[in-house]
Amino acid sequence: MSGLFVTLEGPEGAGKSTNREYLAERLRERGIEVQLTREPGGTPLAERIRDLLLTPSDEPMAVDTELLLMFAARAQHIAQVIRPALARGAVVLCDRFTDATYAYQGGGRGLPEARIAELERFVQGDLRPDLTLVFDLPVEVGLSRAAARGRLDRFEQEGREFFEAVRQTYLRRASAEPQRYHVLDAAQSLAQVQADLDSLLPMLLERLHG
Ligand code: Z5A
Repeated sequence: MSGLFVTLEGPEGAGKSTNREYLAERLRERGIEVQLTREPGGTPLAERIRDLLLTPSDEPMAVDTELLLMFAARAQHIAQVIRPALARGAVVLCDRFTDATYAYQGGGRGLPEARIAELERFVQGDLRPDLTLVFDLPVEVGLSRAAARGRLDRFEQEGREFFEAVRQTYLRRASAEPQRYHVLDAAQSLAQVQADLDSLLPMLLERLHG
């Protein structure tokens, strides 16, 4: 594979979608093909699974069902979008990936990390992100940004403790593997976050061409 697989992670309202567009522009103006995508979702079938996962329902979803649906959507996404784009040499900018499973289903829901790791190996083989940008910010700031958008999805209805565990899982994973992760302070102004992204561009381009 010759492209570069970049994932954007972080708690709610951290600015992943906003900054994904910004980064895509900076790369495209250099003539680089960018594949923008997201999880759960990224293909028509995976987007249908996303609806099941995010829409609140009267029937509680078992935690293992949630985990398996995340990986079912991911298997489809990898086969249809991610691997083909990497094979073309594109930069894949993916809003959330398996780190979100460790953070939400592991940290948030309390599922054992080993179970997630097993599915990761089964579904992804050796596919891992080349670079993961973690947009970090205090839970209250993220929740108030998300709440300003209106109706809450199934995850956004969780409590503060859940999101604190999510945040801490991201930070723990980032500090355990500093060569893959880069943590950005997403509580800063958007202009400052984007200046930080600009300063990461040379490293990103070097990894793509190197
Ligand atoms: N999930 C999971 O549990 N397990 C998994 O394996 C995967 C996912 C892959 C997906 O929902 C849900 O699925 C997610 C985890 C779970 N949980 N939730 N909720 P989603 O994709 O709809 O939600 P999200 O990923 O959290 O996206 P988001 O809430 O839209 O946040 P965002 O993309 O990081 O933020 P944004 O949309 O770019 O910005 C939010 C607002 O803040 C917007 O008005 C911006 O203009 C504003 N903003 C952004 N940056 C700034 C700064 N720096 N200052 C001020 N305002 C800002």
